[in-house]
Amino acid sequence: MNFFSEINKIKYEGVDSNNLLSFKHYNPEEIVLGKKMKDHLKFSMSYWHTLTGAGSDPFGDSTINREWDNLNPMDKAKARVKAGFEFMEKLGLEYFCFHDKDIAPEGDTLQEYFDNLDIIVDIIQKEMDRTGIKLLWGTSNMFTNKRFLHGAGTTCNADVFAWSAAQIKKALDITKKLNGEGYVFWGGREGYETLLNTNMKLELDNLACLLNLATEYAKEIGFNGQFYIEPKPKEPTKHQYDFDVATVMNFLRAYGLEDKFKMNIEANHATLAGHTFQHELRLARVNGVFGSVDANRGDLLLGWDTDQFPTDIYDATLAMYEILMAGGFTTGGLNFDAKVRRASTDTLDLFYAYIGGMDTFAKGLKVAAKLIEDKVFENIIEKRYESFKSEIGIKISEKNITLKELSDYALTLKEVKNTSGRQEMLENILNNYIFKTN
Ligand code: XLS
Ligand code: NI
Ligand code: NI
Repeated sequence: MNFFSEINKIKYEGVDSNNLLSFKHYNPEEIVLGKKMKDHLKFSMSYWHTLTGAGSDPFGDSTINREWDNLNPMDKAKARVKAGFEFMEKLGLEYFCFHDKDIAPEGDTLQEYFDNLDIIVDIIQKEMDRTGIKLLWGTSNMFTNKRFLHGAGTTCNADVFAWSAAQIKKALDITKKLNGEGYVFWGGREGYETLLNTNMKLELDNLACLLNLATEYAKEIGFNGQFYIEPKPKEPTKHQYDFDVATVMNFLRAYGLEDKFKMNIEANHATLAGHTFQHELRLARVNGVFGSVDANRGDLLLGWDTDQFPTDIYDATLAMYEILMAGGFTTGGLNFDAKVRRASTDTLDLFYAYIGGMDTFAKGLKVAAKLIEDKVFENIIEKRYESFKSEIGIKISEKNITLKELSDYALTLKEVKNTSGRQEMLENILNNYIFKTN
């Protein structure tokens, strides 16, 4: 059965094509910096936004009715697998990501949920074998069901903690079975609404305990995928414990978990935290914890996690610059954690959305690769810090100096000279690379 029979496989046609159902920049086999574009970008479909999302928001019901939505829960779950793989094949997406809850109905008991998951996982596995499409990462949804109203790892209810552990165990089993390259923890309700009823220390201890148990279990079953934490500052809770990259790194270090996790960085979460996407990527890069990306964008005027498809070339260029400078993706990839607007009700809109996101990042990749090849910023940055190659600078860098020696040195200076930071020139250069890259 086909769900998108009116759409042919989306092909690369270049910037002069007027065909809106074609790629203008994403040319999967094209070599950039010695590697195929598709292997640089590792585009991934988010199961939730693409196959289960139906357009509801805090003010309104669902608006989108997909062909599979009128079936009973298990048939619907099966149809979604078929639709998802047909969709990925047509777009040339080679990866996908899912939460346990996205793929199978929860049923009445935990056991029934697990049984449902097993049935669907078998179907997914067959589709993966048929198409060669791979699992970028798996995760467990521990935030939608009302059971998690006080949190999962940070709940005040030990039974809910145990339930969360059970879901994680199952999700790890599934991710291993499907050969997932990673496993994500996004702390949906791991945060607080008010400190008036919150034992913050206990909640953080318990969260660390759960993460530790998960990594131990992974070892036990031989799951070698990469664990990620996905920072987000707020929403749904007023304060999420995994606020941003810096906060998560501190948490991991405090609990001795720093070697076990990398970051899954989401563009919209970065801006919610008051950072740029590039800032979060840079911080992860310089600390050696860059892992994977949830590609999307927010709306600065709305101010919540709008999860829109990325269309901003400037942002995508800077993101790809950081990703390439971090050595590129290994286990990670670019997962479109993005959804169509609730008024975009047709399946056709899904295709436009992905094509736009893929082209934006493909163009970003090409521009970033040229910037790196020409060492545009590296040369300028190196020059900017060249005083640290002077005698005094080397002593500082090598921590081979005392405060008194620095003071003595400063006293010999008659005048301190600074040079221009050249920000406007650099911004023009960046724009010039965007203008001329095709
Ligand atoms: C929500 C998160 C979520 C994670 C996976 O804001 O982005 O979708 O990526 O649980
Ligand atoms: Ni995300
Ligand atoms: Ni998000």
